[in-house]
Amino acid sequence: MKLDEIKISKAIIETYNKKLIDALDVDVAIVGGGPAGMVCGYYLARAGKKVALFERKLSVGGGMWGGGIMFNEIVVQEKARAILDELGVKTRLYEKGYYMADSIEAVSTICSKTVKAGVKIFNLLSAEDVMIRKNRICGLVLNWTAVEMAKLHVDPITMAAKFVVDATGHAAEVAHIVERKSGISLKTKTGKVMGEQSMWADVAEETIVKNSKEVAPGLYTCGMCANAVFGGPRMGPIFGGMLLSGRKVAGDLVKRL
Ligand code: 48F
Repeated sequence: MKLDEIKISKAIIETYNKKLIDALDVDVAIVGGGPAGMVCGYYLARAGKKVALFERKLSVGGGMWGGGIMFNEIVVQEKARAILDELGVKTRLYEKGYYMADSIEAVSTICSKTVKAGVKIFNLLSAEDVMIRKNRICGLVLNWTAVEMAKLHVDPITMAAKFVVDATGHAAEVAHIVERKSGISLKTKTGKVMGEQSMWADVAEETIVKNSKEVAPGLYTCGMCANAVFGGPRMGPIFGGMLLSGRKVAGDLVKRL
């Protein structure tokens, strides 16, 4: 059988269109495909929820690929190791309480499990705004990253979600948009994004899970974003908190959906 380039093009366009149209109305829209966003999506999909995840970059994985200073190894603590075990990521004991994982294995395996659980991941799409009705976040405004990068004057599209998860890492982009544009007071001490504090792994790993919660009606913080929004410290290349945060947000949302 001869291969037909036009058929290949048509196959891609039609199939992607269907996938994107189906993602225009979901239970949960996750912004950011770092470890926290992917793990959150994984547990939601496992619970039968319809989830779309939008990632700005070509590849998911966020800050996990590079381990610490580009040494592609990550550390996880005892509490979080069960999540890597469940996902099938190998861990090695370094010293009591400190486990190592290869960051390439970790990202690729988490991504694979997330997709196979049913999360539809859309790379190269950025959330540039939210949709708000009756003082509640109920969707996202999306545009191609290429449009954003080239600063082209092209209007976005909109999708609806029962809940939105801000898993954009240090930048806390969705929370910043809500603070700037909505007039909604965030559920932080100041009503605004408080900003992250300097490195303190021990405290950060505890607070990140506590801070992974609803920050405005319909909007949850997840992963590093949670500490950036609620004013907790950063933690560097220990990733247990990201995994635990993703699982916690998914659990909370499953109860509400
Ligand atoms: O930064 P990132 O990995 O966030 P995370 O899952 O994990 C944090 C750690 O990597 C590390 C750390 C651990 O100790 O502190 O930083 O909380 O992943 C965030 C992802 O969100 C994407 C971004 O490209 C990255 O892959 N992102 C950010 N803003 C947007 C976005 C946006 N507006 N639309 C779509 N994707």
